[in-house]
Amino acid sequence: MKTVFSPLHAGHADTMELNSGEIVPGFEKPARAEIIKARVESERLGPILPPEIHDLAAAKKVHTSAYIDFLPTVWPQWEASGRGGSAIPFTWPTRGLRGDVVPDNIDAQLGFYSFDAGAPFVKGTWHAIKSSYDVALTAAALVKAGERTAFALCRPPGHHAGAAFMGGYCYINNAAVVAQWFRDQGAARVSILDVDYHHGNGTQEIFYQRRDVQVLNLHADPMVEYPFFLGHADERGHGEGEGFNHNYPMPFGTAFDEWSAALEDACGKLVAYAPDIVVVSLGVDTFEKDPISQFKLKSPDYPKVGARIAALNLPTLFVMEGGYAVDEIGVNAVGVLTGFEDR
Ligand code: OKP
Ligand code: ZN
Repeated sequence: MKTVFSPLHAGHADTMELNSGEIVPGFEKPARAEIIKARVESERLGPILPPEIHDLAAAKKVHTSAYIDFLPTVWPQWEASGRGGSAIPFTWPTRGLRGDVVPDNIDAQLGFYSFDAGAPFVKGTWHAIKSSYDVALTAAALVKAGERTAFALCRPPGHHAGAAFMGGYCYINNAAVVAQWFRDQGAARVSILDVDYHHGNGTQEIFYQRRDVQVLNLHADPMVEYPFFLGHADERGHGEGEGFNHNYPMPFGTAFDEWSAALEDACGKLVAYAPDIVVVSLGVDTFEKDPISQFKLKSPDYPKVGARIAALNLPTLFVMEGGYAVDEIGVNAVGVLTGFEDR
């Protein structure tokens, strides 16, 4: 299996986040991608390729043009305002406020284009976002060209980013971008299987009213876990899209027996949909030692996840999402991929 990777992710570094009443170093840090890359090498998964550079047209098919145009302006605007540190929003146009005017102020714009304070910007953030997008599209082209599978080693992740907002470490929704790209390249139907611990609210929002992209999401119950405000089992799609979104919220403490039963059900729905391509939003924050998550999957479970996905016998693109137990992130993420390859 080929991996696509860019060193430019590393400029998105030294971020800060609010966690349980304290400002702490961001959990979504460069070592994550470097350790996965090192494991790809030590396991001899296959060649590691650099991304091709793309324009932003594919991003603008799933995000608003205004939102995508805003992202590269954040750090220059922040620097012009005379500040350093991390650019983080603190005011949002929620119920009762004006959501139809975008003020000129950078703090206001950050709030307008986000749903939480969890997507900080530093100097290298935009270039990392762009590289992650290029990585996803380059890996997608490998599958389109006939490879059975490919691994987009994306950082930052994407599945919390909606059509017009960032949040939860995510800026451009890489999985949504490539699903749309496959459609535009002639795929009739695409399934997105999101196995990250957190609900992929952005992916759900983007395709919620569509039947040409099926979205299957396995995650911690939003009644008790981030992103809290989407991801319940009764969200099944709307209008034309009704019946094409499936959520599997699970309680804290879920281990592989229960989790894999949900995966089995999702695979059944996927097979019934008969997509041309599967895009896997690959998060390994379901791991028992993840520092911000509450599921109980173990390292030997991840190859079984890969093997189950391989049994679908469909062209499959893996897009990296979350996973914060940095010491084991390589073993777990690459474990899914070697399991897919049956070795
Ligand atoms: C991104 B992905 C507060 C904890 C929650 C947001 C988690 C985003 C996860 N510091 N922060 O789905 O892995
Ligand atoms: Zn996650």
